[in-house]
Amino acid sequence: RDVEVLSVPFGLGAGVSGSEHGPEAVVAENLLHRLRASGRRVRHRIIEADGGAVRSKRSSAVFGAPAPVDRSGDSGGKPGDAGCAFRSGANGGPEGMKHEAEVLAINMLLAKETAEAAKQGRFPLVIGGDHSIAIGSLAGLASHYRKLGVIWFDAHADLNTELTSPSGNMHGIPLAVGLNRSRLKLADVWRGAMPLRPERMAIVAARDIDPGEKELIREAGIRLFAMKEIRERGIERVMLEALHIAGNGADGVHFSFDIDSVDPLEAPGTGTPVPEGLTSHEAYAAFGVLRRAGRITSMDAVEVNPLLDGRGGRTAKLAAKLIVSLFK
Ligand code: DIR
Ligand code: MN
Ligand code: MN
Ligand code: MN
Repeated sequence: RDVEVLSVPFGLGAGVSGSEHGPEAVVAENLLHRLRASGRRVRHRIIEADGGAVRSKRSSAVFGAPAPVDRSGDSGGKPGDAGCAFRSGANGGPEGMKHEAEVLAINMLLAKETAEAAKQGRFPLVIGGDHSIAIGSLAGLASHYRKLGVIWFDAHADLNTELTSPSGNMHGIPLAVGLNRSRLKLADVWRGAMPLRPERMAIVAARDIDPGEKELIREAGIRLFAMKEIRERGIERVMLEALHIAGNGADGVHFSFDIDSVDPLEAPGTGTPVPEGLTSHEAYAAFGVLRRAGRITSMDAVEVNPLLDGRGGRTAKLAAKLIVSLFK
């Protein structure tokens, strides 16, 4: 399959600035070249609302102007226009969610791209950005794949709703949106998107779970592979079971990778680090199982925050190496 790399320099769904610079940093690790070296055709597009004005209203002054991004082999980046008058801003909407309108706008643009890429038989590889952009990935994908399975790698469960979110940050709700458990519905983002089935969902490495999320996991019967189980059984066996769950009757399997699934000792450049995560060795092993199984049809790689990263951009480097390892 050809790979469609979709950079989404958007960070307003997170409580901390900087993930909007993630795509630049990850793609700068020679990502496109290394993907092409795996024998794939690769094209790269940058998805931005409002000409890039809303990637972040918070940190552009800190980081300065973005470096130009490699668009070789590109059909031309399409800085779309959301055509959307924002209704709510930093103060949140009726349920106190922050930047809800901006999150909706970028995700409507992204959903169009993932839906189209999937329809063309390509592999959408979405580089964030904060994890709220998975709302758009899922919406587009779930319009093409009617029985989409999901493997969610994350220190968090991302299953809050507008009512249970303790933070008001939209990156804490994408999986609940996928399940249509939130006020925001998948079909509000992309027409014809099928809600995900909890039976085809596996969460891996979550270790900071809020009360409302715990209740939803219990009530919906979502399979969560906690660190304890990963250490007891080994990541390979866990991944085979996760694939079995996500792939059960599925016509596509989406892999959503939040870099905070990896331990902050090895991946410090992220906005909401949680101790006791996966080692990079376990992460590579997990990606290896996924590559060999050949069932993954799309991926997000999110929450790399170059402003918080260590010297040499080690978190962006790790993210790029892991991504490439899914393809070769
Ligand atoms: C927390 C943190 N559960 C929230 N979520 C994060 O804000 O809803 N997700 N950081 O990646
Ligand atoms: Mn997440
Ligand atoms: Mn997370
Ligand atoms: Mn929390």
